[in-house]
Amino acid sequence: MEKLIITAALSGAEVTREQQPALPITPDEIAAAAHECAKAGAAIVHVHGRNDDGSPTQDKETYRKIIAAIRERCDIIVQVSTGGAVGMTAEERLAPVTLVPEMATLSMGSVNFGGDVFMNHPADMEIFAKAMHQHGVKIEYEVFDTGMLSTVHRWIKKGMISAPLHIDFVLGIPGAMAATPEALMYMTSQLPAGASWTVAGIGAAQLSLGTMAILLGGHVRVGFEDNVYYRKGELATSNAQLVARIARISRELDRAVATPDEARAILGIKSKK
Ligand code: KMH
Ligand code: ZN
Repeated sequence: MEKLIITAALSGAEVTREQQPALPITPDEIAAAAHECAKAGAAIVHVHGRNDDGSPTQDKETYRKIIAAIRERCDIIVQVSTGGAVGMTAEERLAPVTLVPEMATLSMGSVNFGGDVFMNHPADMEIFAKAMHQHGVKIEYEVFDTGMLSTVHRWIKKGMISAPLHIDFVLGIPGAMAATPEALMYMTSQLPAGASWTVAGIGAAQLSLGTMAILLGGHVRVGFEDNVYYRKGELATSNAQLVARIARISRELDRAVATPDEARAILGIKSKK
């Protein structure tokens, strides 16, 4: 089995300091957390911009600072969010891609998102994909439900996208596909040929589905964006604590953990930025 790629999703757009006191917010805090996660075994860091007051932002300058601060510390792959936060315009959300990061996310459809609706108009999704191709940014397709995976297949058929594809199954968002073993097995059974995949289980499923992915040959995303707890009733002390646990489980299961350069090779990312 190829080595395990661990992604650390440090903060997301929705989690607050009230929910998780160790949440990184400023570019410096985000970079320090990314460095700690890299030391604990993460090869990719998924980042969201935040203003100093903690509110989410897709401001290009904020992302520029985040990327520069991470690069000063380590060579982890930086994956910017284009999901941003519910309610942001497509234009706002796309801004960080113009910085030409190594990777960016691309949400593959609209979905109820807790009490909100996370809108992804088909026309906007195509614009996002074209911009990422134009800038040579490796896409991670965010798939929250089965219809979104069908859209990936439709895009392949239309010749809009081609191998090597990398897909993130985000399971357990209230309103989207459940974070169950059956759901993950179904999703993996529908993967496009040759695609690599990772799983982001929401809440307690971060650990259970992450462990499944290790065994199935997939990859794993952990971090405060999806889960703020270490175990039921006990907050995690840092993102790195969650990374270290999944790295430990993987090694115990005899699957080595990928360095950023090994992850670049697995994902087909040609050059380090
Ligand atoms: N914050 C969510 C509405 C992504 O980063 O690509 C969307 C999100 C997806 O977090
Ligand atoms: Zn995100």
